[in-house]
Amino acid sequence: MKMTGAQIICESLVKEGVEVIFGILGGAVLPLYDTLPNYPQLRHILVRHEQGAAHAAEGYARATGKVGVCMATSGPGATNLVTGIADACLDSVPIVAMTGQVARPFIGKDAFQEIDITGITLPITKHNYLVLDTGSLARTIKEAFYLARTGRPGPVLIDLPRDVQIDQAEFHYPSRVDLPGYKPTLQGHPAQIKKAVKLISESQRPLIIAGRGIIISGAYGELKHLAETAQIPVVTTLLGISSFPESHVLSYGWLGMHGMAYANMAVDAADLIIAIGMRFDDRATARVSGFAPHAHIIHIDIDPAEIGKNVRVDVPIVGDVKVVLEALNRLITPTEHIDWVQQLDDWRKKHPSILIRDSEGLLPQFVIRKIYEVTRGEAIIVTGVGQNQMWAAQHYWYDKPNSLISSGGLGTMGFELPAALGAKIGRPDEVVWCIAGDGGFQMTMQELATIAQERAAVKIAIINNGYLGMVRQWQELFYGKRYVATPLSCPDFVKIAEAYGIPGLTVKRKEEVVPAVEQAIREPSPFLLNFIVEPEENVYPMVPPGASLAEIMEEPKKEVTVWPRRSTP
Ligand SMILES: Cc1ncc(C[n+]2csc(CCOP(=O)(O)OP(=O)(O)O)c2C)c(N)n1
Ligand SMILES: [Mg+2]
Repeated sequence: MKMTGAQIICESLVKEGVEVIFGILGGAVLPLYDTLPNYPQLRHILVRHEQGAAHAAEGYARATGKVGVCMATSGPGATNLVTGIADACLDSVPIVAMTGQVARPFIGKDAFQEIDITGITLPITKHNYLVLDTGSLARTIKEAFYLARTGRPGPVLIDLPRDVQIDQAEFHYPSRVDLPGYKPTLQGHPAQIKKAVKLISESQRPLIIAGRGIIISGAYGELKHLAETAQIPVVTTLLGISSFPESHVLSYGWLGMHGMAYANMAVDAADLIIAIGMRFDDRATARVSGFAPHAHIIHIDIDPAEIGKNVRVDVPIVGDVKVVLEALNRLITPTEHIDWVQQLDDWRKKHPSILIRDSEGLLPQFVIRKIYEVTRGEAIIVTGVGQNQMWAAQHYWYDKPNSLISSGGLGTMGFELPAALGAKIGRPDEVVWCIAGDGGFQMTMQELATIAQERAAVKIAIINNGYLGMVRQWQELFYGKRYVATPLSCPDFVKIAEAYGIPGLTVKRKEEVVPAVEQAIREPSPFLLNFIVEPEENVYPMVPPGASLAEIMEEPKKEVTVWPRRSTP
């Protein structure tokens, strides 16, 4: 049956099971938008800036495991998506971005709102397409979704000239893709798996580093089985947080620049690292030459390009981590590492890393801890970037699978609010908290309008320290306290929220925190809490730039209260 390009696009999206599209229209996507009302299965959410559309698609994708979809017009609409696409690329988030393009006869003429978005996004997409023929739309969309969600997930962009949306063609949705050059390896090589099993059985001080790959492939059970069977302690990367329950007796926090000292010490002392679904990002490894100096390294990852990229690897295993772990678990024999586990427990006692100082004023760590206590760890936490992000990662306790959504690779301020919106749209029954910085919030706070319009009951906690705090921390520690361009004014965030019809409260005192968080949760609407916290609080522990994980700086102030987070030692 003949259909317009716009109809073909909508039919194809329905076939892919798409339920939500985040976007803003314009001339180059008008034909497509004009067709949308005929497809009530496709809920369109009108964001206020295309960056918000891309981050919302990411939040949706990360919370649901489905492909997130965002849409924009040509030119400035398309370029506004770029930050979100780059963010999705670095954090392996499956999104499909659709952009309008000028009509084919105008391409290459610097026409009004013409921009070469496939050129611009070439290095930040898994793949991208400029569709030049209405007849190839269905196949292209099929491929785009397949590429976004399979193998190592990532963003795919489809650029859609206006006249391609208007022309007609026969509609057939292909049942399968034909991409001879793209065959992700899922099964790990059996000989490599055997080598890994041998190394594990010989190791005295093995350590698992679990990354976001565990979450992407849903390998929670397989990871737990491996750790418990061979009694191997687990640390995660920042993005691997919530891949392994943090209350588990074998959990030793997360590693890296602001990870727990004992996690970093474990990496430093281990004789075997089993790195699973992680990519040895420099924030995780610190100085590479000092990374895990005594360890053999087994690296399990679906992307062969990650093997040996940053660190030397003894046993690479390319494959889907769930599939590889299943195979490995069939061969692994029960073992114990009593001394090693004891050693880690001792380090944790000596270097607890995430204690909260007694203070008159309101500490940001205290705010996060109270949000944890009131939500009983059951919320989905979506963070900004900077100090608020690190405190949210340190002081909330992530037992629930896939409960932290944070911009790791790109470190995108402004991610928090639209990503929280996307997460809430995707998981409406979950309590979703957006932990924002006062700086980052001001980058995308226009999405309060979208949140209000969609009645998305996102709970927002602004960690308002009056600074671009993480940069101020670096200036304090490494630039002689010269606070150039980091003090930051802000509007009255509660009034801003109220202007959008969103209730809110400003909180300045410790005793106000719990009632405020409880009230925010009780209200069925979105709610904003503006926490005025100690302005010059720093994030510790910290591995200084250029140092190795072992050279971690701990909190210099001494008076601390022990937070009894753990039931286990
Ligand atoms: C888009 C963007 N611009 C600049 C930076 C550099 N940067 C990293 S953290 C940070 C400060 C963030 O301030 P705020 O949002 O208030 O969070 P805080 O660190 O104070 O918690 C800046 C400017 C960034 N990560 N992203
Ligand atoms: Mg700040």
